[in-house]
Amino acid sequence: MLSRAIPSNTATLKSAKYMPTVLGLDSSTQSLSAIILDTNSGAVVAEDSVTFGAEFPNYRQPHGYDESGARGEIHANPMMWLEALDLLLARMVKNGVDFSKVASVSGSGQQHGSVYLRGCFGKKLASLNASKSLKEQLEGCLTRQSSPIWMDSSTSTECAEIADAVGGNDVVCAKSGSIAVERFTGPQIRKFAKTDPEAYAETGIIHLVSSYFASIMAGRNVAIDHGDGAGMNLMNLANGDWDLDLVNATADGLADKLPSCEPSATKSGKISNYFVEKYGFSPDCETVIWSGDNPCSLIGMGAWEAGKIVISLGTSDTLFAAMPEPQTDPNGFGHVFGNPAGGFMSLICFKNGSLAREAVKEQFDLDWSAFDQEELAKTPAGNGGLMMLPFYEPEITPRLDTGGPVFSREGDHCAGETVRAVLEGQFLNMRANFGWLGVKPTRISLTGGASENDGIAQVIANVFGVPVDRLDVPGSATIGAAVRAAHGIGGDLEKLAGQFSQVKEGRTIEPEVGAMEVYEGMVEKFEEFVEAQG
Ligand code: XUL
Repeated sequence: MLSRAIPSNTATLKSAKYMPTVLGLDSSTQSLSAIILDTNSGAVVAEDSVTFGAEFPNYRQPHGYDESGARGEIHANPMMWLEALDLLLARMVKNGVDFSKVASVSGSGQQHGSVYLRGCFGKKLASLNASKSLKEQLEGCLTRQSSPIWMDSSTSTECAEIADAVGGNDVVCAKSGSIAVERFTGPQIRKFAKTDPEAYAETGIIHLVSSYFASIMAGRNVAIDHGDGAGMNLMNLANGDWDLDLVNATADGLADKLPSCEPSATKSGKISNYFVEKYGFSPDCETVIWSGDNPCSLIGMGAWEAGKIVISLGTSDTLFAAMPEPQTDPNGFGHVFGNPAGGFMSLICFKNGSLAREAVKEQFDLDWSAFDQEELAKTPAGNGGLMMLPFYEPEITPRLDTGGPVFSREGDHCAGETVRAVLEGQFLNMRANFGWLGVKPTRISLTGGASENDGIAQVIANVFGVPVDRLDVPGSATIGAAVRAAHGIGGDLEKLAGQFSQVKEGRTIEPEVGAMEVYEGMVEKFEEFVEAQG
């Protein structure tokens, strides 16, 4: 058990002048989104989103990433992300958005992904020309043309090497909050340093997706925050700084290539002149360092104090909660990250989220309404004993590669059975793996694209046996990013949650008594089913 809490940035907060309109950006796996909040009136002023696959077919990454790499390598193109930023802001201006009113901007990035840049990146950022694109001006800074993202599972060897070098995974976990994990940034950096030592040597700075964007917004290299930094296997949770044992075990010379590590509410100066000239931002607009999508969601869901459990249904499904003390998962599946409000949060990530649900939807040629309402309704809770391990991709919680979905009973399964099986498999798997948090939930807050589907929310309520609340927020990571932009310049989190993270009236789903009992009896059977495949 770790003892010292990561400090929040109270000094900055007290001295800052509070201003009302804020911008949150969210660079997720499949899209880049923006939201502008008026923190005086509580109104959402504007929102927009660019989907990478649809807007940039030339990158040939229909879901926002390239999965053609060998042995579980999954990378995305950091220049595509920059094209998306220019496109999104230009489109918003064209649609009448007035960025001159924005007092502060912050953001959220898909966690763990990393960008490798020459030492001149900082200098380039300071002198960007508004008549050219970001891509044109920054492309030459890359020492690695692609960015490994959170879906990459290709670094098992490097994980073992890092763990061995520091005395085992118990040590890695006690220091960083997670055992050495394939998708985490440290093992990814080690693999790059081993496979392309020349390009690694040319690398002056390594950013996370979050700090890459934050640096571009600020016009200089800025820090990685404690929320996202904890997802690297490099940060020591006890003091919120780089752990030199882990850093040195990861790659030679790495300490000189990492930005600093700071509390999430750290301001990073006025916005870069590029955005002032090109999109009409005020030169007084403040920037606040970015965080990871899950820490941002914790804020966007108003769940930064212990007591609420959040389930987020996205490309990955995640279950997370604020933590008073940093407790680690004995099975090594769960993680401890920094809580952007100070202290810690727990997180469990399930790789087979929306893509598994989509696979079933496509298999039976359904639309979401038929998936969620018609087909699900054709089968009873418990699916007559039929269970599925919904691991279309190798799963990370638990670590299991079943080579595709596995049913507990052979034979042809109709649409209704398969829809129910994928959902029950996903949420029984969540229930089987969240015990280490030591929290008995009384309610669950649900977010993410699929949270709007009542049928899916009903299965969650029944499997966990508690009411499921849907909040009145369109995208919790994007809202969380905007709320953090306000918090960084002195905004009060409590007040902001009252404005932007309210439970949507009439959208709470109560558990159904008979169904709850069915699932109560199924959890153990599901665990045995998983074990039999292991
Ligand atoms: C969390 C994780 C994913 C990504 C998705 O550890 O890997 O939830 O953050 O964007």
